[in-house]
Amino acid sequence: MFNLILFGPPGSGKGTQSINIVTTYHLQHISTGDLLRDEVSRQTPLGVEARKYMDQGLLVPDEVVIGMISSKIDESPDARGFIFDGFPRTKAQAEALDKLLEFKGTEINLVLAMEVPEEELTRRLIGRGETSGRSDDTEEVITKRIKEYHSKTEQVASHYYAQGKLERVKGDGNINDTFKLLSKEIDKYLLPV
Ligand code: B4P
Repeated sequence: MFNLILFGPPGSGKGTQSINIVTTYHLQHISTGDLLRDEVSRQTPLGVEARKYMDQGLLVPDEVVIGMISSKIDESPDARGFIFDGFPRTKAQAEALDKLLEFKGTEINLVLAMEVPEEELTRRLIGRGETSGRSDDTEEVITKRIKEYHSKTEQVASHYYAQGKLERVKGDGNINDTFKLLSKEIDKYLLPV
């Protein structure tokens, strides 16, 4: 099994690149952003609660997100591996994920951290907001999301750096060029299918 975390600030292209990686390497995609938006659109109790945080650009509480991940992993017992997109986003989530995978007899193999300058992140997300209708893609909320990334999420990179699993990749090029850089790292572990 090969388990990958795609890491980076909001708008760095985690969701975009996950699609390419899933197609090329046949990993099972787990995006906490997508899972939460699905709960919000179905107006489940979890979704109603999560929306309060997402609309303000804040992270949803750890216990909510960790519970979702565990059941999602169990849904795909025969997966070649998982790509975690947008998770973990706090040190507590990273520690919980490590324990969960250890319990299942596996581990994180690689963390790819995409680096994109802040002006480019804002430009991309405002651009997406013009067509997506996503309530968290307004300038005010984007600023809060980036602040939340610096205060709570950045430390996840140090957590995996200490385990020797972190690779930094430039994410400010176009979508294809960024995918080539990511693939170069993944190819060291796993062949495309
Ligand atoms: P997410 O859904 O994870 O989204 P994201 O960080 O905004 O975006 P991503 O990096 O995936 O960028 P994308 O490819 O879409 O999170 C949303 C919210 O959910 C969070 O703020 C939080 O409230 C909550 N949440 C999610 N996970 C959580 C967790 N684990 N714990 C707590 N809360 C959690 O790209 C963005 C735009 O850029 C797109 O328009 C794309 O087309 C464009 N783009 C991408 N790559 C490009 C490139 N190379 N060049 C030009 N444009 C590019």
